[in-house]
Amino acid sequence: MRYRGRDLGGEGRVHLVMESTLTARDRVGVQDFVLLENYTSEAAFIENLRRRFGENLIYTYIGSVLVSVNPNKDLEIYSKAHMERYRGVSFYEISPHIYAVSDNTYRAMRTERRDQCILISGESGAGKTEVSKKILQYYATTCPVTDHLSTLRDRLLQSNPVLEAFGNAKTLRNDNSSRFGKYMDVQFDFRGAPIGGHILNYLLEKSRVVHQNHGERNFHIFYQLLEGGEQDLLSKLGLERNAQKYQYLVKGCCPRVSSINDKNDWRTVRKALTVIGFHEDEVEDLLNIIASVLHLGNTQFGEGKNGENQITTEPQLKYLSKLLGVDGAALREALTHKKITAKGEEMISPLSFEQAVAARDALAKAVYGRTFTWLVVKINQSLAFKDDVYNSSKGSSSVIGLLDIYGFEVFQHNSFEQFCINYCNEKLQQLFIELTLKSEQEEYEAEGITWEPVKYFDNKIICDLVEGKHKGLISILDEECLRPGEPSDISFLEKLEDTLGGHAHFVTHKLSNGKTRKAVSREEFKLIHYAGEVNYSVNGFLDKNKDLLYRNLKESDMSPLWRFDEALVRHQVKYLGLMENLRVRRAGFAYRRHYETFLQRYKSLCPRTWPNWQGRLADGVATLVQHLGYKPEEYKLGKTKIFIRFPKTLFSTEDSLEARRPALVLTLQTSW
Ligand code: AD9
Ligand code: MG
Repeated sequence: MRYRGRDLGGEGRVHLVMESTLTARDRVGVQDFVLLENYTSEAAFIENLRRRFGENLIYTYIGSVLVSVNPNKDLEIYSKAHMERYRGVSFYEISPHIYAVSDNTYRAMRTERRDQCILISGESGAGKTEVSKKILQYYATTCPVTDHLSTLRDRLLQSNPVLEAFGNAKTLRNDNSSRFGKYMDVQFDFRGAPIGGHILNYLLEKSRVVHQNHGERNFHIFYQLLEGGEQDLLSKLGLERNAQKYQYLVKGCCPRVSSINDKNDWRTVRKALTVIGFHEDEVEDLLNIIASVLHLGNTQFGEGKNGENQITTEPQLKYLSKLLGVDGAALREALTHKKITAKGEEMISPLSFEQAVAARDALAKAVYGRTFTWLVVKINQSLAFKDDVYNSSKGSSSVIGLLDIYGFEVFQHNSFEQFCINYCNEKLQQLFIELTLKSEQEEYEAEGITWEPVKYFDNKIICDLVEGKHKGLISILDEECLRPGEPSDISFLEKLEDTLGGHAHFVTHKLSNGKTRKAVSREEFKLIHYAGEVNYSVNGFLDKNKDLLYRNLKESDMSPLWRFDEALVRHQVKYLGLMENLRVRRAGFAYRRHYETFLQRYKSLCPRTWPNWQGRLADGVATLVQHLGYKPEEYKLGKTKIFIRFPKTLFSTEDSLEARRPALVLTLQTSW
C-alpha cells in the first residue's frame, strides 16, 4: 500500500470486508480499532462503532479488515470525486472506505502481479451485495479503459441488475436478498485495464419459485415483467398485469414492496440484457420461460370422468406448450404420469393429485434453475476475455475475485434452504478465521516470534458436524435419500439423533434424561451455529436434497431502520470474532518481509551491507536495522523474516531510501 504517496511491502493476498447490520446514534471515534486505547473492551469497541455511525462514518478498520455498518440510507460518499480521492492513497492518509480496500487490492495486484480476492461476509441484509457493487463501480470508473474495453466495463456493471432480477428476492430480512452465491473474477491486463470477467454461481434457492413465506416474494423478475412489460408482450405471453392472479406470486401476500419500483427495474433489466449482448430472440426465449413458470403455477388438477387425475386448466396447458415449444399431449402426459425404469424396463404410471402437484412444482423449479444457469453462462460468454479484440497477452493478466454470498439467516421457520445458506456462512467464517486469526498466529509461532496466543472460537467443530464423512449431517441426509424402503424426513431426524445426539452443537427435542425439550419441536433439530442458534424443520429435507424430477419431465426439456441496535451490533461483533481479531492485530506486526527481500531493498542505507552482505541473511538484516536505529520494541527477527510492529518505522526507512534515490518506483506491498 502507499503511504505519503509510496508503496510499501507486505504479503496479504486476501482482503476482507466484514459487514455488520446496524440499524443507529454520537463523535468520530478512531478509524482503526487498533488505535483504540481500551482495545480489550467490547463496550469500547461498540461505542467506537456507535460514534462513527452517528457521524455517518460507516467504515472502520481492524488492520486490513474493513468493518462496514449498513447505514440503510444513501450517503454522499460514493461519487466520482470520492473515487478519485482514494486513488493511489494510503489507508491511513484518508478515512476508511471500501474504495481504499478496492484501490489497495488493485495496486497489490498490479505491483505484485498476483491474483487478489476480496471476501465480503456478514449476515443477511448487512450490505454485502451493495459493497460488491461499489467495488465493481470503483474499478469501472478508475481503471484505464480504451474504447473497446468500455463495452466490457459496461457489461460487467450491467450483469448485476440482471442477476439480481433473477436471483434476488424480498425476504423478511432484506428487500433485495441474494438467493444465490456469487463469486466474480475481474480480469485485468498488464496495464491494469479490465479485459474480462467470469461469474461462478452457487446454489440458487429454487424452492422460492413455487413457495414464499408470509411477507416474502418470489424472484424480482416475475413482478418486473408483470409491472413493466409492454401490453403487447404480456398478451403474447398470455399474462395479465395483476400479480395476484398467479399462484406462485400470492403465497407471501406482498406483491408490492415500498422500497422496490418494479416498473423502473424492468426497464433497467431490459436495457442491461441488451448491453450484455443478448439477442432479441434470446430475450424472447427467456421471457417465454418466465411466463411459462407462472402458467405452470396456475395449472390445476382434478378428477376426470373415470376417477383419473387430470389437468383442469386447458388454457394454461396451451400457453405452456406454445411458450416452451413442446408438444401439448406430451406435456399433458408428463404432468400427470411418471416414467420410471425398473429392471431395465420403462413403465408409465399415473400420478395421484398430490404427486402431480409435486411434479408440476418440481418442473417449475427445474425450469427456473436451469434458466438461471443458462443466464450466467450467457453473461460469462459476453464477459469472456477475447485475446484478438484486446490485443493483449492472456498470460500477463491477473484477476481480482469478489465473493458475495447469501448471508447467515434465521427466520421463524427455517428449512433446508436456510440450512444450506448457514452452512455456507460457516465455511466462510472458517476461511476468515484461517486468514486473520489462525495463519497470523501460526506464522509468529513458525518464525519463533515470542507471542501470547489469542484464544478464539474455531467453528471447525460445526463445519465437521455438517460435512463430516459418514457421521456428518449431509452424509446422513444423502444416505437416507438413497436408502431402500421408506425413508422419510422423520426417519432422517431419527438417524440424526442416533448419530449426532450429544454433540455440543446439535440439539433435538429429546433430553438425555428421557424428558422432552420444549424449545425444539418433534420435527426439528437445532444447530448452534457460530452466529446463533437455528431451529430447522426437517419437513421437505429429503425431497429438496433429492431435487426430484421425473424422467419424462426431464425429457420434456423445460429497510431492515436508521437506528443503532446495540444488542444486534454486540451479537455480530461477538460471533464475527472481531475482538479477537483486534487483539491479534494490536499485538501483532504490521509488516513482514523475508530477510533477502528486505536486505535487497534497504542495503544501500548501511555501509556494512552495501553493496553486498556476505554473511547470514539474518545477521545482515540485524546489522542493517541497528544502523538505521530501530528500537528493540519496534521489530522482531524471526527464522526467515523480519517483523516490524508499526508502519511508521518502515515509512521513515522509506523516506531515507527515497532521499537517496528520488526516482525509485517502489513495488513492495503491505498486508493491511
Ligand atoms: V443478503 O445476505 O443477500 O440477504 P446483503 O447482500 O448483505 O444481504 P444488501 O447488500 O442487499 O445486503 O443490503 C441490504 C440493503 O441495505 C440494501 O438494499 C440497501 O437498501 C441497504 N444498504 C446496504 N449497504 C448500503 C450502503 N452502503 N448505503 C446505503 C445500504 N444503503
Ligand atoms: Mg446480498
